Amino acid sequence: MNTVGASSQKKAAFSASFSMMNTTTNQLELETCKDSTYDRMAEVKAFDETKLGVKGLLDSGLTKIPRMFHHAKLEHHTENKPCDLKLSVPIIDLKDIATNSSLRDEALDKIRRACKEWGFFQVVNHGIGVEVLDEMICGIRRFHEQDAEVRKSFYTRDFNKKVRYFCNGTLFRDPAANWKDTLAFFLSPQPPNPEEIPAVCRDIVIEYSEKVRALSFTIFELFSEALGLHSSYLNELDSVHGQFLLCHYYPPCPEPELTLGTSNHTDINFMTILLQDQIGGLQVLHENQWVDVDPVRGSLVVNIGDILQLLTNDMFVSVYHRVLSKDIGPRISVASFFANLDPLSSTKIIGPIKELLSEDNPRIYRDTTIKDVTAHYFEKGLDGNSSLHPFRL
Ligand SMILES: O=C(O)CCC(=O)C(=O)O
Repeated sequence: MNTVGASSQKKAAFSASFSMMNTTTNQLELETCKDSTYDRMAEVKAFDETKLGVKGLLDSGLTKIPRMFHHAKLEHHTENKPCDLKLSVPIIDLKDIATNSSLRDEALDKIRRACKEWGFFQVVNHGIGVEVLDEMICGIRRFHEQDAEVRKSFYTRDFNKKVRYFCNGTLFRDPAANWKDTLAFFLSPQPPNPEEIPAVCRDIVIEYSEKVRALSFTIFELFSEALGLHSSYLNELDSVHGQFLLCHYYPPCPEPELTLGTSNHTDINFMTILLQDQIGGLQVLHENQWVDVDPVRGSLVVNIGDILQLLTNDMFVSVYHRVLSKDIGPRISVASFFANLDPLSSTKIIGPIKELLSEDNPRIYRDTTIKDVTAHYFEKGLDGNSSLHPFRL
């Protein structure tokens, strides 16, 4: 693990244009006094043109974070409760649920409650070996820490590419940038050629993504049963069968109190399965307070996305979550998103599942399409608002 300033950071050759735009906190104070002429877009553009992300900034030896990463009105605090009162995301054990019906019923009960009350839970004994999880974290770290010129060659915002390295997907739209870089893989329905996957992580990305896809089938089965539907209900929906991976690298941050690793947001999909290392920082908004999702070795974090909230008519909820920046790191996480968001195949009408509606549970959402929900989500960027608002009746 590195601590900011502790390691002898290599001073990477960095774009001179960016250095000039690199507005520090002190400069910010001066500018504020002068009634600022700060040109955010120019700073963002110069930064993006370096194609080296936040890791590149850190390698350049910076000790103050550029102003484009400053978040307004940051509330980092979580309530300081004594340990025995501390809330924690439910942990659900999947051991033997395929063969033991009482264990399965117990797990279904916990899943139903977790999806309704938290929108988040952690799973253990899910069938993916800890050595696969560890190697996936290592593979992603290898990508982000390899030679800058090789890394740079993957940097793109071209939506036609199935393998993309970038810093903040909605960088040009968001009010503040997040302190992280991302390697993304758009795997299903149309996977990339294996040669497109960076060599340093190719084998493990292929292995992990297949295993996590198999796990998604199991969890969708459990979700269907927990909702009182036929066990294959969700797996029979075409729109579930898309998979993309966001492999995040959160470098240690010299001024963590000024920024975030990931802004407050909900996910636009059916479900996310997240692998995180042991650094921590992920928080979920529960009963109006931020609760840490403490890393549990060998576990995976599961959360409900906006589309499943809409389909279940709020029986399952998609909740806000975020990642705090830290002065230690890097933190590595791999989020596997399940939904087919392909604009060509996402025009089918979706709405609350009829079997779930009743007099006591009248529909909350109008019919729409995944395409429309997705378009709204990306248009608004990571602004902290739910993408479902316009679709509520
Ligand atoms: O890095 C994490 O723990 C969470 C990432 C996340 O929320 C996302 O990719 O949407």
